[in-house]
Amino acid sequence: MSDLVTGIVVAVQANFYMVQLATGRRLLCTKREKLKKIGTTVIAGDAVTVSDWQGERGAIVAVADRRSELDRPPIANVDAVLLVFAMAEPVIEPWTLSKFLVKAEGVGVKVQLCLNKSDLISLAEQQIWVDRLTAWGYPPLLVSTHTNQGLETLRQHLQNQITVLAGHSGVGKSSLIAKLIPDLHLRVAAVSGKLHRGRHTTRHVELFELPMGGLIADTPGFNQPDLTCTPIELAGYFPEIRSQHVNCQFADCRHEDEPGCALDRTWERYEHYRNFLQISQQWEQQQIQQRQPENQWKQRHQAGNAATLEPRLAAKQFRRPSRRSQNQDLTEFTAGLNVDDLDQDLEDS
Ligand SMILES: Nc1nc2c(ncn2[C@@H]2O[C@H](COP(=O)(O)OP(=O)(O)O)[C@@H](O)[C@H]2O)c(=O)[nH]1
Ligand SMILES: [Mg+2]
Ligand SMILES: [Zn+2]
Repeated sequence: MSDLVTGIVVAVQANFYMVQLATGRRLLCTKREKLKKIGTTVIAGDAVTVSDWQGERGAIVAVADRRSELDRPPIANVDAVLLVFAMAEPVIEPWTLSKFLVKAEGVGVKVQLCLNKSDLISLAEQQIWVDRLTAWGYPPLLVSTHTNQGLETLRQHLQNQITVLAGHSGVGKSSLIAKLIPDLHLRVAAVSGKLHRGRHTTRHVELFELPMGGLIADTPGFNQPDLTCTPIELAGYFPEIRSQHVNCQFADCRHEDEPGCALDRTWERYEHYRNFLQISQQWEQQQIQQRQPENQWKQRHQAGNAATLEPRLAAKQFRRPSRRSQNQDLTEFTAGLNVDDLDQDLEDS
């Protein structure tokens, strides 16, 4: 029995992939040996073709080109980042919010700002934030998981897209997911019992299905936004600059103190921009230094011989998880599941 179906990877653990089909059915899959050989990676959000499915299992035979890719955590085909902040508890720190926004812009997809806990401040105060953040280029969605304010509008925004949630812990992300997916606990119990233990490990990514269509994921990786972009990229991450379509004297103008800079600076976050510019300049310098040849070769002195050069290993690239930790993940993933020989069955089936 061989049949081809397409679906979206909603969870990954070790070498197993949970694939959701258009019909809503979920298949526990492995990756075909062929894909492994050509080094094709499969991450959550990937649109895949699954073959040889029987009952609830299958093998991924093809992965579609990604329209976007987030690397921490790895999620493909993200359509939007939903940045969640609270209107109080904790109060909004404009500087931090700005940094999160820039980081979110770096993903290269739509950025939607959501302000939770609107029940904690007055309507007048809410309006001040709406006006202020609209001027930043981010008209916020005001919501409250306590009073349900704004939740219907939020649902409409999230429909039929892959959204990643970002924001500090404590702002209400888990509460929001619980509101958006009322039977979340049932779904987790029913379909991802297999993933249950893995769910709490940091490497585990899971996309949750929204009742009205669409997938959503929490992203712990966003908790400490560090700016890793070039000054030119940075300018593109500010709607206030993007919307000006400036024509400065120099094409690579950083809108700092250059002669002939045409940027209008009368916007609140220009100060943030200037500061982030310093950080991004330092980051760019570091990148350039790392790429210089003398840094890719380290001198190796041998007794009696002239110094020889040997390539310096790129730290991450060659580090592989130990067999032991891989097995551990596998145990977590398959805990409570009678699939002792699943991998065997599906490999090259
Ligand atoms: N007042 C108020 N508190 C909220 C709201 N949403 C969540 N909280 C509270 O904020 C705290 C953190 O919520 P949680 O969902 O765990 O935040 P997360 O860390 O972002 O996932 C909890 O004590 C929630 O009860 C809200 O709309 N209004
Ligand atoms: Mg949480
Ligand atoms: Zn300029």
